[in-house]
Amino acid sequence: MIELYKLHWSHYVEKVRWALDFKRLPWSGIDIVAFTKKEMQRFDCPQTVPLIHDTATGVAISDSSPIIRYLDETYPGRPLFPIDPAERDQVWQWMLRLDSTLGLYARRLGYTQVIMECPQTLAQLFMPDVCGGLFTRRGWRRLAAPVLGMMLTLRFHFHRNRQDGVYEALEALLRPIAKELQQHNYLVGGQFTAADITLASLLRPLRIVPYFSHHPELQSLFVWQERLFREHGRDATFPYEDAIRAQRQRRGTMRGLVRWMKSGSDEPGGQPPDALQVAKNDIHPVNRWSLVLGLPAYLKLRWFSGVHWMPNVAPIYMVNPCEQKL
Ligand SMILES: N[C@@H](CCC(=O)N[C@@H](CS)C(=O)NCC(=O)O)C(=O)O
Repeated sequence: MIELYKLHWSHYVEKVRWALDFKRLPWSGIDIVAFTKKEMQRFDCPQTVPLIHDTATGVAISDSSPIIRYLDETYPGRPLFPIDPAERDQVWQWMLRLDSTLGLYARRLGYTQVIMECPQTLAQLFMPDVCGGLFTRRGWRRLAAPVLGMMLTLRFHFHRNRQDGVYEALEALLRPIAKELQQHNYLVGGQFTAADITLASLLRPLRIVPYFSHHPELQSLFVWQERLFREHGRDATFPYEDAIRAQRQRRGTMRGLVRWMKSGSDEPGGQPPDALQVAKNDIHPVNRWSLVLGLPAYLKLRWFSGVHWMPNVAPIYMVNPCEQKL
């Protein structure tokens, strides 16, 4: 039995859940409290989620890509890596590269979108059971939202999205991948691998970021993702997606106009990326004093982010997926 320590809406967790399901391994999920992570403290490995504990071997391991590699090596049935060593290496490099770029940027922009449009959702994600669910009730939700929003903003630097060029870096990363997936069904070697699980899972938060979900050149990527979700029986939506869509329908608007970005510009060239050994992360420590700094950062994000309101329209890949089979 594999114990999976998780935050259920995390895209890194979904990556591991998908691998476990694909390999048909028995597993049980343990929801952790994000602020203390006390459930996982007994394990001597970096305290990020996902973390798995294999009760058959005693191994505890965190970091989604090493977890999947461990599962594939320990339980070789229904492999997620090709046999060919060069292709195996390609899959591994895709995973580490996507973990270190797409995963981090999509998390930043997904939470940014939630904070800009419906911050009350944060209480439902992070505090469903605190004080018997008090903070998920109407008025209390509104109180909890700015505090959670400030903590998250400082932890992941959402207020620096523009300075850090997050939209630009992500667009430059995804455009060539979208083109590639118009020609091929999978990222490596014509077969479904852990690289595809990584891409499709880590793209999840971008489904609520209109700059990307509505980007004309990225529709094929979301069509590809939807196809994999259907074929592999993955959840069509996550709770934060449902919450933000409902809010947009009520308001008739969404925040999708990124003032300084011009989509459709030339693709930047660039050197091939260096081979990676481990995935990078961007979690910054937060203490109670840094919360003082959190207020201006949070206010900047909510009201002066440079991302403006626009009419709420569905992305093309949802309205007419067939048009995207170019
Ligand atoms: N590279 C890691 C990233 C994991 C990660 O950053 N997980 C986040 C949740 S999405 C986490 O542990 N957050 C806890 C925290 O911020 O303390 C992986 O692939 O598993």
